[in-house]
Amino acid sequence: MELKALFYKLSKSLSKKSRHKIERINRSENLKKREVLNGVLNHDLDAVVVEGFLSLNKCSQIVDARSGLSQELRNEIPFGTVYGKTLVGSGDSMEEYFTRARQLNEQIVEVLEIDILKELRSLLNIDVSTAFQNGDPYTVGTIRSFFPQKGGLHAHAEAEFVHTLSEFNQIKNWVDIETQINYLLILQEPEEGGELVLYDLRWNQTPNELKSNQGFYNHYESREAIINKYSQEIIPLKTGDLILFNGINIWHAVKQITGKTDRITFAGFLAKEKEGSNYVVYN
Ligand SMILES: O=C(O)CCC(=O)C(=O)O
Repeated sequence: MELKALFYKLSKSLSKKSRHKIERINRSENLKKREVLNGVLNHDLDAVVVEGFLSLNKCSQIVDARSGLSQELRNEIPFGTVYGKTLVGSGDSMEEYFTRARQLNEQIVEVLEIDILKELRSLLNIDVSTAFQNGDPYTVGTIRSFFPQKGGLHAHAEAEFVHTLSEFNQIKNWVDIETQINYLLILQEPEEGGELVLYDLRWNQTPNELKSNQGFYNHYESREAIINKYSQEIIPLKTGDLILFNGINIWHAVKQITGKTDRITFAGFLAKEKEGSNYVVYN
């Protein structure tokens, strides 16, 4: 290769280098864990991957047990199926949201046999509970299957939802919304594709044409053209891994799944209460 071409290739790959601060730890690793996990809770780190958070056996038990969840909890979405209602999109149907949240939270423990609050508490060594509104629990997390060839999940940063959608008004009275982080547990990694990508773009640097929450649903093609100018960091995740990441600020997406198997995850948000030092989960 000619020197000039080599130089061009090198400078291009350097300019694509990610600027995210990401750590990977193993669940059984205890020493540096505390500092790293506090780092992501404080947003000093952009993401922490906890490898082997759940055993492969436990993940496949949960995947199989999904067939025992009530069918009214199942929602078809353009890119797959979600068990449970998410706050995003529930603005006009909060009553339905809370009915389903109570039902799903019970079935997560009884049918899927996972207590996500207990798991997060023991990992993070902090008090984690379900967020409540007037005695009604929020969904602790949703179980999502993304299907092959359905386009993955469009690029977004949670800031665009939490600052503009009415469904976040109440929770914002209770939690310091800026502390929100995403938790995502991989229950079944896809055969191919379906990677989580973090863009080299934060909410406070976001150009106005990307800043419309309606864009996520209605204008994603034109948004993709803009967001794809920013470099992307692929985060390799395997079945049983948990990632905690600063999704409120960092633009992220899920790539198209190209293999034959679904990508199945359990995901939600974690944020610090305004009063005291407890964390709550919701989705
Ligand atoms: O499934 C993923 O990897 C990302 C999920 C996500 O972006 C979200 O919950 O906001």
